Amino acid sequence: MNNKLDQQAADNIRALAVAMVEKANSGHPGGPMGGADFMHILYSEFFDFDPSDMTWPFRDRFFMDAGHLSTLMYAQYYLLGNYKKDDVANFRQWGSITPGHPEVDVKRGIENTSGPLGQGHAMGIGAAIAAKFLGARFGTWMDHKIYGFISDGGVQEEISQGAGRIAGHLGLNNFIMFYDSNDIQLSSATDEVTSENTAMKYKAWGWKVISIDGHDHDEIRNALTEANNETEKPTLIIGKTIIGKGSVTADGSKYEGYCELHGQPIGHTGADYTKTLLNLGADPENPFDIYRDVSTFYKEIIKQKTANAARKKLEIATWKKENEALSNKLDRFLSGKLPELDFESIEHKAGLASRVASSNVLGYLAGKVENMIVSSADLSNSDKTDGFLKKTTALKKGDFSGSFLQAGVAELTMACIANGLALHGGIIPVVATFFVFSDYMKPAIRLSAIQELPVKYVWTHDAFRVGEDGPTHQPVEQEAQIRLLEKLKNHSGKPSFLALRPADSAETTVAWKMALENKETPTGLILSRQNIKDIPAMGTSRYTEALASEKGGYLVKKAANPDVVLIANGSEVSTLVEAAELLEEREPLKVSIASIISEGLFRLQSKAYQESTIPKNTPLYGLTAGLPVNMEGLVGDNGKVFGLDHFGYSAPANVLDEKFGFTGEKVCQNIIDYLKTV
Ligand SMILES: Cc1ncc(C[n+]2csc(CCOP(=O)(O)OP(=O)(O)O)c2C)c(N)n1
Repeated sequence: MNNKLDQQAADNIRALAVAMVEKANSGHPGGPMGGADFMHILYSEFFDFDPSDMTWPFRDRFFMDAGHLSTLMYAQYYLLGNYKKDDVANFRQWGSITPGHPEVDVKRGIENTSGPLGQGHAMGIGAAIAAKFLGARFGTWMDHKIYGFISDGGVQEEISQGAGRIAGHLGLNNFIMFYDSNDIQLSSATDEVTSENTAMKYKAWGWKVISIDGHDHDEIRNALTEANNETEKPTLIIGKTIIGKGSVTADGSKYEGYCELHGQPIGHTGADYTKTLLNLGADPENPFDIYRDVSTFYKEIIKQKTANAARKKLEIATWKKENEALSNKLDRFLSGKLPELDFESIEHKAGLASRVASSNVLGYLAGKVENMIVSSADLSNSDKTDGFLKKTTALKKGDFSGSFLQAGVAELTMACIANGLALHGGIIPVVATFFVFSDYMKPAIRLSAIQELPVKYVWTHDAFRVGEDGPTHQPVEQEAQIRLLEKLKNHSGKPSFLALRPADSAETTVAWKMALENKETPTGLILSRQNIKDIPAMGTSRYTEALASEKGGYLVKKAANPDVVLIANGSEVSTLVEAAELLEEREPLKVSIASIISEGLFRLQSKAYQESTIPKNTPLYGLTAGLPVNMEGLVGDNGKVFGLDHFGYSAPANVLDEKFGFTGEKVCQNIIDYLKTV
């Protein structure tokens, strides 16, 4: 039997969820009704945080995977004082702070945006890694737990394989996940789509698994206690629950466990809205009220949590005093401030592939930017993040002193973990793979962008010149896809992504500088596999000139009153330099060349600057190894773009350059032909 007050609190959460969905006339009442018991016991008895200081870095964190259960969080945090009655009454409405799926809002307890199933718990695992990483450097005094909440959908999503594997492999005992196992999903019962033994699956990954009745408060309590005491493994608490728990029909008989309770107001189902509210102890006239006893109970909980946190903060203050240097470092990590860095001092041999130049930069940053965690999906020697790895060690179960995460072949999981590292705070996450496999990461890139997380994506093998790997490995349309995010504004009104494709080693150094200094959005570095001839400096320092990349684009070759302006990014800039030499040799032409590392950033510059780089009334010629659309916005209707509009083929890179027309010679001829038409 559950204690009466606990039962009332859980029923209050249920009633609030039901009422929010009914008023909005949309949403998901069934899941929250099933998960309410776990939420109440977790928050009232286990979850450590400071209600008066929600962003306290050493708080426990709750990562919701099943974003459609947002009402569960809003109701819970309403009881805890983070939402007002009007907020919950305006669920899903324009301008409300209670959107249909939760959007990161740490001040109100929402640690992550969720909705795309599977990503939420993977982000939680990222946060758990962040907590371990920081704990290894600053001490166990800062230990805190990361709680996840997952549903059948999240367990079924492919990403759970990568997330489960990594959490088990790394022994993340600070990660505790409740699985709301109600045997019902959106359009069917789970037994119509799966016959797996989920408990055995997680055990095989190295998790502790505890199976309980998810409505029995003592069982929830015991499971949470056991999970909190676990020293080696992450814990999965499989709570058998009933979707729509507490729903009744007009005659007061139970109406629980039906698929139709998943995603619509219960008044649209066989259940009766008013009778259900009454059954849950709510006042149908005032369905958004907190029950009197529950209110008193939660006021006491808020007081206790605040007092506990204050005590802990005093202990931390003592630690800080006794460990001044370490404490300053911790403050720097948490503030996101970079240490002093001298990017100009990074040396590159002539004519490097930009992935190799990136490796040099990473080698320089290793040991200097001590809160970077670099990760690769089993390609570190190809994507050249090994430049960083060589100076550190990989994170291991029981040893988080290193700074490299070997993610295994799991690009989406890796990117979600990076989002979680960023959400936790204190960490600068970097993830790397081949550019073509950015396709495997898109859903997480999109969540980096929506959540405004400064994750650094390193994508190498940026175009068809990837060796003899053939069309599956040759990115063509990927740059266009990623650059679409530069056109898409985030909720702060900024381009939601910064995509940088540097032209040579100097620009690669600058691109890394820009990536690290960009704390507002994710950044992608798109890097070549093949060697690139360095762009000749116009003056004395190529690095100083390349710093103009911070404006998104600039002229790497300047002619007064040019006959043509050539435009590219990445390795095609050096192809244009070759073509320009031939043009000037063969035709008496004056040529300027613009390197536009990021069109999105370039478009934020003044019109005057943009026009001084790409003049309006001059013939313009764009070159891209990707889809022509990469350059069309810069070149406009009156110019010409030469790009690739088909998949690649298997052959050595220089043969492909020749066949596809990407040599200086062929480009020169193409420009001459174009100029005849203007
Ligand atoms: C990636 C992704 N695919 C599909 C959906 C749409 N969707 C929302 S909930 C859900 C499944 C619901 O089942 P379950 O996770 O068991 O939730 P419950 O029915 O218990 O509320 C689906 C398919 C989604 N949100 N994310």
